[in-house]
Amino acid sequence: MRKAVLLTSELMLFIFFAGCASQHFAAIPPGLDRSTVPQQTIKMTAQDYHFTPDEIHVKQGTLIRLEITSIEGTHGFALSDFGIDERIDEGKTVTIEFYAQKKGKYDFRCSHICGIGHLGMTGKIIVE
Ligand SMILES: [Cu+2]
Repeated sequence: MRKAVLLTSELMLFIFFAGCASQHFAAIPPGLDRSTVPQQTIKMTAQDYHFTPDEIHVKQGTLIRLEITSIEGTHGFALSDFGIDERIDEGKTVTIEFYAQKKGKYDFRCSHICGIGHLGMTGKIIVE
């Protein structure tokens, strides 16, 4: 009985720390005043099987607008830390906005199974 209690508390600790490993932000924090924050538009393309560019450096405190065009195939764009996941049909452009609130590296990846190279279709946004 006592052992079971111990195991449970260890499990709770594990869940707690595992939860800390990834961060979650609102893509646009409620109350953000768009008229006062610097903004930046970045164009990106998606194709089989990569994003161009696949590494983006932005300044903390900037409202980023990503315009992503799929020039080959249908892909997805997931930036999980910001709760973003959009499908990009071939030939279409989607616009994604997020506020670069905190310094760090944020991984993005294709979220639409697009073919043999799908799992390698990743990139990162570096907020500095
Ligand atoms: Cu894919």
